[in-house]
Amino acid sequence: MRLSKFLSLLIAPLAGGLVATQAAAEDLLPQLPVLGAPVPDGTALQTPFSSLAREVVFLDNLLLWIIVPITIFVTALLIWVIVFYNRKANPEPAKFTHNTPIEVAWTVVPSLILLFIALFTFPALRHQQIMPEADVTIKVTGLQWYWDYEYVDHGVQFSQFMLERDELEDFGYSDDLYLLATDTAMVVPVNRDIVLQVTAGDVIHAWTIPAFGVKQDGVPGRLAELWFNAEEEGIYFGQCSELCGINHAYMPITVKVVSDADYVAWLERQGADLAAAPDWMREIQLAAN
Ligand SMILES: [Cu+2]
Repeated sequence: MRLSKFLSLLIAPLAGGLVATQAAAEDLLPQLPVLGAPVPDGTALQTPFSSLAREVVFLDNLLLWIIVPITIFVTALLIWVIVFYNRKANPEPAKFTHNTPIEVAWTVVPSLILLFIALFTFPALRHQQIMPEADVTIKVTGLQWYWDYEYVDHGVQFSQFMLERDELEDFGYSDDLYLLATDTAMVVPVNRDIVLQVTAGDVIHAWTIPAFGVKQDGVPGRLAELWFNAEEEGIYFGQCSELCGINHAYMPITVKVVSDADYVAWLERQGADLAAAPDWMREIQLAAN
């Protein structure tokens, strides 16, 4: 057991109050497929499971189609100059210094290319940075070296630690998910707008789920936001993405996306205060009882 985990387990009961702790090994959620995880020898981006991630993948492909011809063109020019204008092939170099048409072209053409790229990147940025009305709001705090989650409307709070290899099976994870799977998961409903408030308690960390196309630095003393809307029920993994100290590589992130009903049931099991629950959650509660 890592020291930081040991210490937090020691401190947790002292924190007490309205803190509800998440059941350890069994979160009693249905069996979920692992959808957001890196694959061995993979080089591409992960399969997107949100509109934001799809936009990121599209941008990535678009830029590839632009940069490949540019790289080939510049390399060809270099080779042409090396072969035909070296000292041996061209002993008498030309003395002119300016060529207005070419100078205009190499200014205008790259500007047009950048403008074309901006037509796609600015809307993507806009979609990421303008927060929708939240169906679920969760505050995430990065700490050396684990994550804290707080469901701010329901008084539910828990920490998230990486699982050691021998703990994976107890938590229902296969061996290849070592370094990704954690003891608790951030649970969110499918097809709902989730707004995360990201911060940190000591140094800068960064919270990400690649399959949702989101990544946000958590900076001590600041509250940043990100949002996503996950399109399929499943398990998604991420890793702290800002170098934060010696165990930076050992503070992964697990998100479980479940149905509305499973989400509300899970919240209730965490001892959630559902007094301020929005209508869609109340309807589910009524249907269940
Ligand atoms: Cu970190």
